[in-house]
Formats: sequence, structure tokens, C-alpha cells
Amino acid sequence: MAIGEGPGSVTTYDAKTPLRRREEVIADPRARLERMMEIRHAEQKIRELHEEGLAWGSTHSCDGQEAVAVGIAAAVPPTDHVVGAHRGHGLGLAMGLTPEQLLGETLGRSVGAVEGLGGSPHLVETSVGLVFTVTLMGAGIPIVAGLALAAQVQGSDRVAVAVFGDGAVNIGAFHEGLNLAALWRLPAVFIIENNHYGEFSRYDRTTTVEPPARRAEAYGLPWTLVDGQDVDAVIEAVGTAVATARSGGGPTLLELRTYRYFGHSRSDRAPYRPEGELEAWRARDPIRILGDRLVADGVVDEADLAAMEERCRERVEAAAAHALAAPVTDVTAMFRHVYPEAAP
Ligand SMILES: Cc1ncc(C[n+]2csc(CCOP(=O)(O)OP(=O)(O)O)c2C)c(N)n1
Ligand SMILES: [Mg+2]
Repeated sequence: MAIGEGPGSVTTYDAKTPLRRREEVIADPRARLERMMEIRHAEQKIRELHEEGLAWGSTHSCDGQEAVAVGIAAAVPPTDHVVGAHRGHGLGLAMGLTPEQLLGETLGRSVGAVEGLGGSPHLVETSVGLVFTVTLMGAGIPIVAGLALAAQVQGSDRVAVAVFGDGAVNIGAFHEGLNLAALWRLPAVFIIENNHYGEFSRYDRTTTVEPPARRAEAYGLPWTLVDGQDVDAVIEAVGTAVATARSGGGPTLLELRTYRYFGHSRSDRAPYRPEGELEAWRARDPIRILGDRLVADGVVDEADLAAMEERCRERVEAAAAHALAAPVTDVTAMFRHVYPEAAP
């Protein structure tokens, strides 16, 4: 059960549960396309809410990285564990969070994924295996090693997956976590979401090896470089790594190459990017790649694509309105969930 569910919680406007939303993404390429569109709309809406002064604090948008989020959610069953990072809106929606849970969280409202206690970078939905997203770079990596160790000790066939940025490969926790996971052949998958920048620095100005996933060799682990703009390539690579981990084959390090369309956070206009770089990546837009493929295969037509866009726009607008109508989380909420609480 997610925090916030149970007696007394606000009924959501969206009748679909996170689990149902996740099952759709696993089963249907059209749902994957629509979810990628939904992520794009949600990010746009969150920027607007900040500009209007209705959301506060910072936020990290993932426009351009939708195929990574949806590909992981489609390849990992909801019974496995996933830990994400601060740029996690897309992963959250892809894994099943409702737009209302995401927007409620970014707005600090009671209908948020964790009742507005965590805010934009801290998302949880245990019913679909989203253990949490974490802002401390690389911090999820040893935690995923621990989750995988727990599965191994308990004799469960559960796999644990860490998703983190290219900047995290230079954090000590990355090395500690990979070493331990490799040594004990833990059922884990480590995914570098290489969007080319860690804050204001290109990854190749801060990292000694190319591609960064080659770091896996230091720990005797297999690694793969994957086109993170192509959701089908992501599904195949993540699915293979998860199957290997589940069958006792140990961990894999994957590097999914992608690109963030906006700056690091709300205040960054990304003046450090070379001219033409953004345009070159936009030409390989992940939503367009899957949309074109589904049209070419006769799975959808242009009218379907327009209808999907419209549904996403409406869903996100309704979620924002509903979240804005919900109570702002009271400041005393910070004292809850700190110590074990007595059952009601
Ligand atoms: C341990 C730690 N050091 C510094 C920061 C400040 N910080 C937040 S995000 C970020 C860059 C992250 O880059 P990357 O891992 O590539 O993820 P991206 O933002 O590109 O998704 C930094 C330095 C942090 N959150 N944690
Ligand atoms: Mg990065």
C-alpha cells in the first residue's frame, strides 16, 4: 500500500490504479506511446505551474528522456524493485503513478504520491515496485544492492533495479555498490541514464572512460550501450539484463544514451550547450521515433496520434486542477513517518 492510501485518503479522479496503468505499458505499444506523450505534457504543465507561482522549489524535467522511463517500466515487472533519481517524473508516471499523484506531489498537496511530503524529486509507489526516487546522486545504487541481497537471502526471485544519471558514475557509492553486487552475484540491474550532462558539465569532461558503462569491466560485470531514444531497444536491453539477474546470472550495467531538452533545473537555461546539439537530438525525438514506427506498422494512424495527444493534455489538465483543489500539506506532516506510528 502506498503512503496516503487507506481510510480517510482523498479519492482520486482517475479510476485507474497505478498497477493498471503499469500493466497497460507492459502489454501495449500504443499505451507506451501515450504514456511518453503524457510525460511530456506533465513536464510542460509543471513548468507552467512554476511560472505561475503555484509550485515552489526546484524541479528537474525529463523532456527528451521519455523512452528510457517507459522502456524500463515496460521491461520490469511491477513485483520487482526500482530506485530512481531526482529527474524522476517520467519514471514515476511510466511505472504507474497517476498524473494526479505526480502533480499533487510537485505542488505539495495531500493527493501527492507521498502526501506532498517529498516534493518533485521524491516519489514512491510501492504497489508497482517504485521504492523511491532519491536526490542524493548515486545513493540508490548501494540501496539496490541491499534490496537484491535481501531477495537472494530470502530465496525470492525478485530483481532490484537502480536508475541514475551519468554524473553518479563518479560517486563513491557507484563503485561500492557495483563491487558488492558483482562479488555476491546479486540479482540487480544498474542503469546509467546518460543524458550527456551532470548539472552544467558534459559527462566526457568529468569521466575518464568512454563510454562510462565500461567502468563495469573493473568489477567483472557485463555492460551494454543502448540507444535510449528507442523505447524498443530499451525494453530489449533491460529485459535481457533483468532475466539474467533473475536466473542467477548476476548484475549488468546498462548505459542508455539520451538527452535532456531543458536545463539541469528550473533556473538553468543551458547556455553551455554547443550550437546545434539540442536540435540534433530533437531530430531523434523518442516520441516521434515510436509514433513513426507504429504508423509504419499500421498499428495507429495520424488521427490516433492526435487523439492520444488530446487525451494526455486533458488528463494532465484535470490532474493539475484536482491537485490544486486539494489541501496543501500541513507543515506538521514533517513529524509523521519519522518514528513508527501506532496503528489507528
Ligand atoms: C552526492 C551529491 N552531490 C551533489 C549533488 C548536487 N547535484 C544534484 S543533481 C547533480 C547532477 C546530476 O547529474 P546526473 O547524475 O548526470 O543526473 P541528471 O541531472 O543529468 O539527470 C548534482 C551535482 C547531489 N544531489 N548529490
Ligand atoms: Mg546527466
